[in-house]
Amino acid sequence: MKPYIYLTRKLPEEAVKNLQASFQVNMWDRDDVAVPEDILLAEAEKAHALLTVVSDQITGDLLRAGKNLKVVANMAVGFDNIDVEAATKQGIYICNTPDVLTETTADLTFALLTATARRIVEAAEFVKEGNWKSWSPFLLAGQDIYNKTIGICGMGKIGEGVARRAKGFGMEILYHNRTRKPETEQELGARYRSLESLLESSDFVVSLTPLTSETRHLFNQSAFRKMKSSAIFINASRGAVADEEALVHALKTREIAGAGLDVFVEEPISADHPLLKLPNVVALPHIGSASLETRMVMISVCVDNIERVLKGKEPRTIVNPGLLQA
Ligand code: 8YV
Repeated sequence: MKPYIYLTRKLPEEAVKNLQASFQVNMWDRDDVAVPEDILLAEAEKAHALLTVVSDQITGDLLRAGKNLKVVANMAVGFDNIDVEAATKQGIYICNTPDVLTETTADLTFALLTATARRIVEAAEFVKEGNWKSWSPFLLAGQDIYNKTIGICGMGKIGEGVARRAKGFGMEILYHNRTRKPETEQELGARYRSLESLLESSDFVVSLTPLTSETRHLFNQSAFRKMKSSAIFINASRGAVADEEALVHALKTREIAGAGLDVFVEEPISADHPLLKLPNVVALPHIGSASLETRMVMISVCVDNIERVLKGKEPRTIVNPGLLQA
C-alpha cells in the first residue's frame, strides 16, 4: 500500500502527478470553500501526510487522531494555525516554507503601504466609476512616503526586505524586535526602538511579527493612541496581532489616519465587517506571498518535505527541530 497524502487545497496537476508516482493522493478540490473540519479530521485519521494552508486549524485533537500521520507541510512561513507542541509529542514533523516567500511578501507589504498612503485603490475606482470630471489640486491627495519614518515591528527576514525597500525610498527606519539586529542596523541604518517609542515616532507602523501569545493584540487601544494622528498602520503578518475593534475605533475617530491590511482575525473576512466600511482602509485577501512564481516554489518545498519524510529522510524546513534530535 502506498502512503496516503491529503492536500487541503487544489494543487497544479503537475505537482499532483509527481506525488501520485509514489503515493496515494487525495485533495480538496474546491476553491470556493475551505475543507470542512469534519472532512479534514476524517482525512487526518487516514493520512500519512497533510499539505495544509494557514486557514486550516491543525489542532492537538486532529494531530492525536492522525495515527499514521508523520508530517504536516504548511504552505506558509507562519505556523500559528498548528499545535506544534502536540505535533512534537506525537512525533509528527511540522514543516513550513521559509525564505522562498520573503521578497514577494516584502514587495506586497510595501505595495500595501504605498496603496494606502497614496489612496491608489480609491483613486483607481474613482476613475473607473466615471467620477473624474475635472482636476483639482487636492483631488485624492494622499501622504508622502519618501523621507518619512517607517516603524517595522518584527524584524525577521520579511521585515528586513521591507527595510531594504524603505531605504530605497529614503525613509528613516525604526524597528522593534525580540532581539536586536546589529547587522541590519549597520547595513540599512535601521534604529532599534522600544515599541512605545516606535509607535510615537513612526509615520508608518508596519506589523510583520508572527502571532504568538505575546503578540496577540499587541496593537490595541493604547498602542493606537500612542501613534501619530497622521500615522498609517500596515498589517501583513496575522490579523490577531491587532485588536480589530480598537483598530476600527482608532480609524473612525481619526486617532490614526489609515490602515492597509492583508490579514484579519477571521479569514475570509465577512463583507459586513466594520473595517471594510471605512474609507481609510485598504483591505486585501491575504495575498502576501501570492505571486505565481512564489506559490509554485512554496508548493515544491511542501512536496519535497513530504516526500523526504515518507521516504524516511529528514525534512529540510522544520519548525519542531526537537524531533530531529529525538
Ligand atoms: C501564506 C503566509 O502563503 O507564509 C505565511 O505565513 O501568511 C502566506 O504567505 C498563505 O497564507 C497561504 O497559506
